[in-house]
Amino acid sequence: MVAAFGEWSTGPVPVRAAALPGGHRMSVETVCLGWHWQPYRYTRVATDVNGARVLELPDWLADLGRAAVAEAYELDDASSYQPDTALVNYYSEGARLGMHQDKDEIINEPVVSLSMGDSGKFRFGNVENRNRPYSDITLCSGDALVFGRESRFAYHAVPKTYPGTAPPDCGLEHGRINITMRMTGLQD
Ligand code: MD3
Ligand code: FE
Repeated sequence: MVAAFGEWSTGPVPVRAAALPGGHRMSVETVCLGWHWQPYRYTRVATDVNGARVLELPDWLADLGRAAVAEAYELDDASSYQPDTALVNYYSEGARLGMHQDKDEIINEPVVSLSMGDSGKFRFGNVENRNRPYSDITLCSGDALVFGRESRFAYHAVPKTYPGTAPPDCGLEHGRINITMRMTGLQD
């Protein structure tokens, strides 16, 4: 997946730090597969980057997503979980993600999160607001998490990463990669 990120990040839509409506720019850099996410909508072409269409979401990645959903929810058959977008985030040293909900998808299907490289501090909040109660969890290289059902619209954040904590054999020397797969519910 680290090697795949290297290829995805060079285009057709290059990895970028998205511009927020207030004029600020995110510190996390993102490249998308399947659908292109921009604050706060999905499009097929990256109208905020270079107008190119994003790459397809590879079957091997969707298969991994289905396997994670099957295991988390103890399903014999997770074939109905068909993610149509993946947001691939890169955190260089000092990058972080503020408290937010993922609600640009119009159906309630799980998000599958995969982490690589440096560990990150993940803040898992509640569905009501961005404040307490929340719990802080360390996400390490190789971790997979599934957020569905009552967790799907919980507020969450990555307040910091821990530089230098990537396992030597993970293929990423600096920074953190997080892949989130989703079902958007959108049609072309
Ligand atoms: C809980 N990414 O891309 S992954 C994001 O590590 C995002 O890069 C973080 O938040 C990252 O939107 C967190 C864990 C995660 C992802 C989606 C969720 C947790 C979630 C959706 C609902 C609830
Ligand atoms: Fe999120």
